[in-house]
Amino acid sequence: MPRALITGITGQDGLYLGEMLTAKGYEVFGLLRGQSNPKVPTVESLVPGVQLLEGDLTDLPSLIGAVEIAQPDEVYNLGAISFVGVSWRQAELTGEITGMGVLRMLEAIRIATGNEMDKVRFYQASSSEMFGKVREVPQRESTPFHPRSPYGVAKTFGHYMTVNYRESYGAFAVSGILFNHESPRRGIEFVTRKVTRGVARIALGVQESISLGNLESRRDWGFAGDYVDAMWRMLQQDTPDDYVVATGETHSIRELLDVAFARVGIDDWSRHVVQDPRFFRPAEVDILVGDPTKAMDKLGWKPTVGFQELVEMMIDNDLAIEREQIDRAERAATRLSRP
Ligand code: NDP
Ligand code: GDR
Repeated sequence: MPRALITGITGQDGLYLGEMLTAKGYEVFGLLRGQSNPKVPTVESLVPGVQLLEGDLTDLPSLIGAVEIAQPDEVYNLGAISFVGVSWRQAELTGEITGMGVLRMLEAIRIATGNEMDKVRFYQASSSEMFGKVREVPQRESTPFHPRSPYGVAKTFGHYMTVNYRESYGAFAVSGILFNHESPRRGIEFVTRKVTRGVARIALGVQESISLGNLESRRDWGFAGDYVDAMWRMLQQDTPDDYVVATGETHSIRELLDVAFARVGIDDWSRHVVQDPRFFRPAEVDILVGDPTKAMDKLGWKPTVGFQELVEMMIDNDLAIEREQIDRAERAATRLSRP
């Protein structure tokens, strides 16, 4: 039974990956931070049999301990401050977790394996945010980096540290340069989920409008379930390498709004969207679109969910959640109104 250790198991990707590895017969270990993490029931229900180990990417001894207990064949380092917007306001913390956290995880493996790093295969969650102010369109593995946020800078540090451990210690360490991927499990701070949740609430009469920042930026959005499969495939290769994972299509926030509102029968969304300076970024990444040819050719990977299907899946999920909340509130009101 192969053994995997996942940092960031409580996040969107961690949940999909844990689910997928469990279905493949892996023994799954997850790093859990905090003394009372509210996401434990979610992880335990989606990843049955998961073994949660206390630890934090800012705390090297806890990472060494986790590797010693899990004895993993594969480590997936997904833990990070992953919200680009917050990374300007908490730049130092982002550097510590999203950047230095990668070095600590690599060191934990080196120390726990007594320098035999090739015993453990390591996946680093690199990001298309490293391309930032893009030097070419589409972006591929050879495209130079020009990160535009403290998050992007921290990811670039983690990326090169992963390459360096591969070259210095012979580690089987790979970086997946993943473009945006979304799902019904996406955090509500990210633009796709903010829009799908907002649209669902507008359709049900709970909310009037959504406040957003820049509507012109373009992203290459795929489905998270497809992207964790690419992560796993990278670790099953004969040699470690880095791969771009993307759909090859790009859409603006406006197009996201078109598809999302159309799903609930609203064609003109202008009166439901307010632009708020608070949601603009000090430096924007205007366009991202990846070239996934290498991942397709070498990993046999391809995306299975298109942009419209993805947005509609998220809207339908948010409609169901919001309806359930309305029903619950109505049931509670009925109970209270009884004599
Ligand atoms: P999420 O924000 O959903 O999850 C982030 C995870 O990191 C959570 O489990 C969180 O734990 C954990 N974490 C935060 N701080 C620490 C810490 N100090 N120590 C240990 N764990 C910590 O991100 P995603 O699942 O969307 O992304 C997974 C990874 O992939 C991230 O590294 C992200 O930067 C990267 N990435 C994501 C892309 C995307 O489009 N989703 C694209 C490219 C890269 P807790 O629940 O306790 O807060
Ligand atoms: P991103 O995702 O920064 O690409 O990082 P996000 O959804 O936050 O932003 C995408 C684009 O939407 C614009 N935008 C807004 N964004 C948010 N969050 N909220 C708003 O109100 C809003 N209005 C407009 C942003 O300016 C931006 O252009 C995600 C994260 O998952 C990273 O961890 C990951 O590395 C990258 O994707 C690839």
